[in-house]
Amino acid sequence: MHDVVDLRSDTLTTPTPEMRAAMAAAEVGDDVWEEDPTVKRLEAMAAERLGKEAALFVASGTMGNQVAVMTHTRPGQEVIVDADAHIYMFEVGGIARLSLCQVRPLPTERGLPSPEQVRQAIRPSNIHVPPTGLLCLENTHNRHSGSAFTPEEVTAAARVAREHGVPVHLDGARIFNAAVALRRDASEFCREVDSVQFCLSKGLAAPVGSLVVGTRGFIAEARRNRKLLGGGMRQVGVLAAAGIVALERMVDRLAEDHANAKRLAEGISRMPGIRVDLSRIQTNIVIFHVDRPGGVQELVEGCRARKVKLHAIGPAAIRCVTHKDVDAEDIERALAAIEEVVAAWA
Ligand code: TLP
Repeated sequence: MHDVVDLRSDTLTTPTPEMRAAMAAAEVGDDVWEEDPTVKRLEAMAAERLGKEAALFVASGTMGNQVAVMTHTRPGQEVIVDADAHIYMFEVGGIARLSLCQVRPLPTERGLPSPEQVRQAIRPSNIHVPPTGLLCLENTHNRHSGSAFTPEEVTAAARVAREHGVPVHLDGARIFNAAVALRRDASEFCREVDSVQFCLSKGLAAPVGSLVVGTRGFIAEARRNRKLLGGGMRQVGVLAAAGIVALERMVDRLAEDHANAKRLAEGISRMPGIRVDLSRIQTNIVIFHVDRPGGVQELVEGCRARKVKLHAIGPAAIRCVTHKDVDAEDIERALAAIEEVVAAWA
């Protein structure tokens, strides 16, 4: 049990004592010179876990995604995305600004474009249209309540793009949540995609960092683009050391976060004025809808006064994310706080 129950994001997790010890003891070198042994170990481990040739340690999920887009595309191309994708909605317009590409957003039911949608979105060879340069997928999907897609679903969408010569990037910020929830190996989700970005500093609880994985050639070019963005870091093994602990120790425990999210969603679903689709809660994200005008603000403020922090993601929706700094008792406290606020609506 914690003093404050912070459900705003799994980015709020703090490093474990084991991570801090590993950081203090990390062997380091200048990583721009590719001489940091701890970074090299983390990169090798990440590539191996996802079944790819090579990996690159970057400062954030946003940097990883945008470096990947820059590396895959040329200016003037079009990038196909789901309409609620993080890479399109919440990365400061990076695709337009950094890669000089336009975005083709596809509305989807659960966050993953169907093979047919991908087929129809790929541009024909025609002087009037931008060539399709990349397909981006997201697994798990943040704005679709953490929905997790099976390797087969990812493969089906990705294959269509690749058959047309279009590379595929997977925003796997929470790919290990998908792997744990669906009981599949993380590498299975990556077989038919060209690059993947995953985060160490969400549910895996490292303080900083993400990895981009792909072929050796792709990662060499991504390294150049990371430098361009000012992301060449020096004795960064102190951060990579925490990432190694994250990959070795923090993956299996994600199942606890998923159980807590389910318990939270079930509790909320019984409350009047709130709608949550339980069938969508597969991992650690619970998005619920509030019918009452002003209800979102009342809930966020009312819960905050009761030391429970929720995140409003629109005028009628709230997102809660479970993580290692929220335990089962905290979930009961959060439910009690929400219930007290909702009771006043009767
Ligand atoms: N998501 C954050 C915020 O940016 C909204 C959160 O609290 O969930 N891809 C996905 C699917 C993400 O959810 C995020 C972060 C990123 C990429 C970007 O990672 P960072 O924050 O490390 O740049």
